[in-house]
Amino acid sequence: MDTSEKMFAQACEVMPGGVNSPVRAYRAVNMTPRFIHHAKGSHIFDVDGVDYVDYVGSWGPMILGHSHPIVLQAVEETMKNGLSFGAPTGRETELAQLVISMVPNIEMVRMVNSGTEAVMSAVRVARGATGRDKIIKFEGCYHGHSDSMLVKAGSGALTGGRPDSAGVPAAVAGDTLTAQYNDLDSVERLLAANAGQVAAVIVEPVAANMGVVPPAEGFLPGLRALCDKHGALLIFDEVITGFRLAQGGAQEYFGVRADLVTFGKIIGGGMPVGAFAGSKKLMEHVAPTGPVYQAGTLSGNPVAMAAGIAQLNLLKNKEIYTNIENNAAWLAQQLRDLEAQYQIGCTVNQIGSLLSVFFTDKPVTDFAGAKSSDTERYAAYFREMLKQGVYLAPAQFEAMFVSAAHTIDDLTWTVTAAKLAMQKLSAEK
Ligand code: KE4
Repeated sequence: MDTSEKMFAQACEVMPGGVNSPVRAYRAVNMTPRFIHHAKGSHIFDVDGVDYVDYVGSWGPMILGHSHPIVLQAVEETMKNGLSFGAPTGRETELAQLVISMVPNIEMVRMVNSGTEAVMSAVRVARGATGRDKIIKFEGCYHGHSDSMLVKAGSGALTGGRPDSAGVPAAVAGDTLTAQYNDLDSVERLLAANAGQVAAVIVEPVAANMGVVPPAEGFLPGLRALCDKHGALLIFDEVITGFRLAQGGAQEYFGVRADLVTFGKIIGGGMPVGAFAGSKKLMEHVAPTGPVYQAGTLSGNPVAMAAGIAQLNLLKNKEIYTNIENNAAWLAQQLRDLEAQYQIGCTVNQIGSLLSVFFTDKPVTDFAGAKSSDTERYAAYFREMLKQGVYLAPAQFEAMFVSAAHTIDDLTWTVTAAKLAMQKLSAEK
């Protein structure tokens, strides 16, 4: 047994599945998860000292790479004054002001501790502000694990075969309607059939929890128009796309305005931070200014704020976005060229610094396309890439994240590893 196997056996004794988040358990790739010792830049090192080029990046937060010295210094400096007070601090205001200055179309922000909390709270604001109960989401999109969102969910829920989780009361799930991503007619039908009852449509502006599926031309503007027509709010869940696609996230990248926006991952610089944001008019519905209750002991934690402030200040350098998008596009094209050479039946989607390799020979432009992937072949590809020192998401329905720390050596090594993996898969066909 290697050290990860020994540690996993111990972990499984005391935590469900040995993990604190299901997708980390590597069940979809049928192997023992690597226990991590440390990470620096674009590299992550397991407890046996094995070095990997990391494309998970803690599932998105590490857009500048791991252990960025400026982010670490901000944490070290701040924690000397104490870890948590449960009282207002200047850093919360500073991060809120930073988010408002970087993201279009928002005037107020509430900090929480995760993307789940951000989405759960934004949905409650939408319901409170409109007096309506129903929410439309998209099959295969994942918005965290609050009850209303665990209906036909993506990411780990989809990977684990439970898109509709046990424990969610039918009465709650009944208020969540599901449409098809990139299919405006499916949204219009639900809005018409539930006239006056839909509080909001919530969407990942780029679906990244069914694997990466960009919005079709006109899809996001179409959602905006449908929400305006039917008096529903439009919620952009930017937990992944926020500060990732562009400094201003998907609203900037696509030029479409949402009524409420949720954040996570990058906003915390690797520390537990989520946020929801919108106009003053909408956000003043939130307690204590309004009737929509929302609270959190560690919300706005000063040490977490410091990490987020440091990371977002570094992301003011817009060249970062050009570079990571160019690198992701180059990598995607190299992988497509390998597919053309080895014909193993995979499709590569890429937008911004996000990409996915789907094990299907069809184009993947919607959830049905993503679901047509051969998850066993993805698992075989994952295991080969890991052997070659490339650390990918241990599940087909996730994204690869290219960071500002990925070097051309990292990228060329990744292509070499993919070539070896595809040669092996081709030979086994
Ligand atoms: P968290 O509660 O995990 O911070 O955020 C939930 C969430 C909300 N919205 C979107 C678009 C998300 O992608 C997520 C979480 N993403 C997954 C990865 N696909 C987190 C990884 C995990 O579940 O362990």
